[in-house]
Amino acid sequence: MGFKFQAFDFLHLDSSFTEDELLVRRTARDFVEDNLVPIIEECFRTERFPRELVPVMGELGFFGANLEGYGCAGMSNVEYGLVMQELERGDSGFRSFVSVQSGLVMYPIYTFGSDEQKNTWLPALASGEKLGCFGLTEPGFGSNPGGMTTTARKSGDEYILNGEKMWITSGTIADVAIVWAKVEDEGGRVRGFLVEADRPGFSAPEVHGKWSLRASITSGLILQDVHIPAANLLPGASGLKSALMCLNQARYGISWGAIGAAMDCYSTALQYAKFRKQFRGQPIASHQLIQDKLVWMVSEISKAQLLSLHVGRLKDAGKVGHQHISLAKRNNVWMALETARMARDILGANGITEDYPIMRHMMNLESVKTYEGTHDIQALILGQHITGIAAY
Ligand code: TGC
Ligand code: FAD
Repeated sequence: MGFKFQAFDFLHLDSSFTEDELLVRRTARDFVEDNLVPIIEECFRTERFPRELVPVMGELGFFGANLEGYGCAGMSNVEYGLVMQELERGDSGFRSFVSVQSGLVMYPIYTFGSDEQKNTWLPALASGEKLGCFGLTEPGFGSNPGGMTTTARKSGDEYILNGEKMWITSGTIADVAIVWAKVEDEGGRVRGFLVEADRPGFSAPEVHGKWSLRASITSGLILQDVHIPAANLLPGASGLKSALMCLNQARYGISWGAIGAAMDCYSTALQYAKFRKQFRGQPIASHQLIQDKLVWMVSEISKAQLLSLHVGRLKDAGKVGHQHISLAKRNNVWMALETARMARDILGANGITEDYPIMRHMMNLESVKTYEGTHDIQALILGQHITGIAAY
């Protein structure tokens, strides 16, 4: 069962993309169609991350795609966004893995790391030979990471880390974790550390039983007297702001990714509506209420595309503010979740089965709405920007 994905371009936006951008999108779309679509339902059902696809993505330059050098593809931010769109058309959990590896692990090493850290980690992360995770959230501090209780204490030429992180994508399979901790000797200033997964005292128990992002690994990180060399401190990262800068990378990618999930839901709903007949042998697509839902989807997906493309062009021009990225993440994930719900409705009972990708996208998008700053936290970020008053 199911339908083959049918791309659509209602506003003729393809004429706004360069040939390189269209080529990158084609490559990512083919990768997803050939490699991910055939296995994703099985992966989701069995809670399996398809790790066998990691080297292929490394070859295609998907990791740290918008970074220069160190084996990275040096794509523009728009090209990177198009990769995210296509990956999430396959599955949000799969896109999550790439977001974390790229925006939350490679970006901080690239931006805040020493030359030695960059040379050691970036080429191996770019090829997928090494995997990473990003530990900011704690059991007691999600939306408010500044309250974190994980600590780092300087002792000679080492730091000793203690604390717990929670909800960490790829934690169990990561070779290295970017851990954010308060440094006791610096009055509790937040700093970033590279923690290799084989350090004694470090463990990453996997979270099971999620009804969302089941093809993605989510873990806790436990740090009990973990000794790391002082050289594992990211020298350029100082204060919570550094961690929040990383979130901008991932939130930007999510704004594109959500469009991909929505496009898949719309494509499925449109084909189903033309095929499924109810009342006088008419396709349900002939009913006004169904058409209204399809029109809503096309309108909102098209607006979301314009938004992400514009924010991407601003980012490429070095003119983007984190408030622009918050607006795109918030709007596009909301749009995708609404699209998934309407598409599920159009498929009736069939919409709840794994024969179609819609329910999986819908369940995934519930996490996407929450992580990287919830829908409401993005509203408060925007509210602060507009009014100058923080309402957290
Ligand atoms: P606040 O005092 O407002 O900010 C501290 C400093 O940081 C600046 N800042 C930012 N800078 C760059 N980018 C941003 N997005 C920034 N947001 C704030 C701010 O201007 C300030 O600078 P300065 O120079 O004055 O020191 O900090 P706060 O503690 O009051 O918190 C603000 C708040 C709520 C917006 C922030 O904490 C927040 O964004 N909370 C949401 C937490 C979150 O998004 N967590 C994500 C964890 S990672 C994840 O979910 C991965 S999911 C996997 C995947 O991506 O697929
Ligand atoms: P809370 O902060 O407890 O929020 C609960 C509710 O209260 C939300 O609706 C929120 O909007 C609302 N709320 C909170 N504060 C306010 C306020 N001031 N005003 C109004 N409403 C408020 N984190 C990482 O560090 N690394 C990862 O790799 C990572 N991966 C994740 C993967 C998955 C599958 C999930 C689900 C989460 C992941 N996270 C990760 C954590 C994620 O970033 C947090 O879940 C998110 O920031 C929200 O925190 P919380 O779940 O503790 O919710």
